[in-house]
Amino acid sequence: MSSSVSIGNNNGVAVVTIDNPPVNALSFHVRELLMQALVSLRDEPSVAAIAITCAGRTFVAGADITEFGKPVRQPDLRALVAMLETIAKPTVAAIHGTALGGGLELALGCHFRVADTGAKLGLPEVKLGLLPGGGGTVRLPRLVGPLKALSMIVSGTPIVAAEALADGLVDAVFDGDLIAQAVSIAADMVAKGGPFTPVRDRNDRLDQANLPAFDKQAAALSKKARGLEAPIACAQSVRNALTLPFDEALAAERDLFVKLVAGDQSRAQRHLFFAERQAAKIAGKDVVRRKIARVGVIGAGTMGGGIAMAFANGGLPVTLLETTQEALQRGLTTIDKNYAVSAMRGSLSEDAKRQRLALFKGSTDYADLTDCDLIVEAVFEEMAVKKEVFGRLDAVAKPGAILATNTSYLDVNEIAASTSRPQDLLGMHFFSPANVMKLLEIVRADKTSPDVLATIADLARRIGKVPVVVGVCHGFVGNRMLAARGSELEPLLLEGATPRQVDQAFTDFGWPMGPFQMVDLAGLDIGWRNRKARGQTADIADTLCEQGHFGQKTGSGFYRYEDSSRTPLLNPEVEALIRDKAAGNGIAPRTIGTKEIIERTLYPMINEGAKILEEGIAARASDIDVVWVNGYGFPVGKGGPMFWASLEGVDKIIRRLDHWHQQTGKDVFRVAPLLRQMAETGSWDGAAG
Ligand code: T1G
Repeated sequence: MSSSVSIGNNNGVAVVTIDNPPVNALSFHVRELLMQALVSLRDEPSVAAIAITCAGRTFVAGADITEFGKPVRQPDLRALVAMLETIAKPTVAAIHGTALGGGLELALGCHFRVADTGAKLGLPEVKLGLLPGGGGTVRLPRLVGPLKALSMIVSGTPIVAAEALADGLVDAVFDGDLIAQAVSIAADMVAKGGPFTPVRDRNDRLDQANLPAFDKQAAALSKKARGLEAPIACAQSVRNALTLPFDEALAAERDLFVKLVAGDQSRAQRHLFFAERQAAKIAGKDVVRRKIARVGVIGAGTMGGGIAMAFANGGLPVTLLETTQEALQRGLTTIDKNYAVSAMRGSLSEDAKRQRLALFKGSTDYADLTDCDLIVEAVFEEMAVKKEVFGRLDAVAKPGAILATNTSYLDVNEIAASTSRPQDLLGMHFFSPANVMKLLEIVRADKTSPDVLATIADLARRIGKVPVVVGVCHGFVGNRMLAARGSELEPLLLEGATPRQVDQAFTDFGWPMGPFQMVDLAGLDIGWRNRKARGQTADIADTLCEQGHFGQKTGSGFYRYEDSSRTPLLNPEVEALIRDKAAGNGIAPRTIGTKEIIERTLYPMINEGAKILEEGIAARASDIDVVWVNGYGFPVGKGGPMFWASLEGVDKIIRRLDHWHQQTGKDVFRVAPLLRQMAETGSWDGAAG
């Protein structure tokens, strides 16, 4: 037997070990060898029972995602599981690490499942735009019941071993030598004698199924699908398990899977799966990372408090520094409240809340930062203020400490130059709320040393962030493209679109929220301050700000908000203001369709992405996709702006940009050479930088 699948024998119990690093994915060669092993063991008289386990850090973490989109090579997972269920001898899956997707489906083909206490089990296929295609939608409900199966499969969220035991997904949970215990259980079953019922023949959990309750929960979950097909297909497939005979439900699952795996949405989500991992590869293993045991955060406002929580959530002690005791206390109180809300919602245990709060130390004295290995500033977005802070940090931070600025726009090279240690300085651009949003733009300044970049990229993943390294320019990657996406918003209003129409076009596209609702939420005053600092104007938004309409915080912006509700209501004053401005500019309003709204906002954004690649501000187009999906809510089913450009058609994008550039002469429409090259070659590679 090859090293990928080996067989041991323990007093008549065969132990089959899969060894396919790094996550024991069920690649073709593993499936082929596993099938051979199981067939031979099924027919081997000296073998009384079979245990399936994995070497390395985890049980099978799924089918091999790199095989999707290629011809299926038999045996496929379904054939493996079907064969498993023909084995009359007791079969046991010994699960450690993460049994996910096809890995859990393989385990469902066994009579029994035992798990290590630290194991997690789940069917996350929906996050790849798929559904469990190895029988998971038909077998899981038979063990945990329809409603639990529906929730697990539509959310894709794994459960811990203890919950799996309580739900009936596993038969025992152990600490210590899992294989020995799996062998012992198998031997006990042999002694007890069969027959052993395969999962496919267990119907008691289905017989009690309450179809109306199921449909109610499925409808509620499907409402959150926001145009994604996979969650709907997942719910449908689990429902089939309740209403169809097993084999028919299994065949229907296969049909749904085949349709999804060939679809653009799954291709987009699989692209993002690998893109996130590619983006995090900052440097080889040979680059020695610095040790980060304690983090200092300067500024306890919205961003500083959120950043401090992000580190505490990753288990890191945090020293939070403010200028006054009163500001510090305000920040710590907000943090305490945030954790209390999570605990009340049940997303954080009381114990975990206490542990996290114990990680915080407050101070108003820079000297208290001397034991920090990383210090992040989140102070006012003014260069002079940042330079003053880093000047003081330079004096107190210990040698080798990493200094990071959370600036959203400012020149990190200029900040670095204000210290004696530019090699230890970089940008860590968190997105608000920093304790929630996944994206972390790591801004590589000219003198940032490679080990500092690699240390912070690893730290980002350790605290559950998705890191993307970006270069220094105004707005780095995300905010620079956001400006491009916003460049036509006011012209669209002046030409006849309404804020609600634009926002509706965005939510129909799959964005969580439209740009006008978003700016009302964030506050129009922020953009106003930025524009004034750069000598820019936005006729409509500036007028609203001059009238004191900053959005939700003042009860009106592009929309009206009554009694501090967050529900955006039409604002006749804004409609009138737009009409007046249009008339003042001699613009006769016309009907503007959704298609034009999306094209005139997203095409300039893609074009800006191409310019960013040409300048080497982003290393690869997929990094830009990772930024936009994790930092701004670009719909995952469209894979990010640069992936979506290929779906939309780069030729078409160029034609429209050329047309608008001819009409207006605006630079935002000047087609980047790399975009033309992409149209010819189909590849974003070959960018300068
Ligand atoms: N297939 C191929 N490669 C995979 C893989 C997979 N399923 N999972 C991980 N990798 C690669 C990954 O790209 C990276 O490669 C390396 O392994 C380490 O991964 C029929 C249809 C298991 C929780 O969705 O969630 O089964 O960058 O950096 O942070 O019903 O990997 O080193 O070259 O993520 O420790 C369902 C996906 C598949 C699980 C470990 N399963 N994987 O996290 O390591 S579809 C999944 C994960 C399926 C069946 C269906 C995570 C992890 P490289 P990593 P990690």
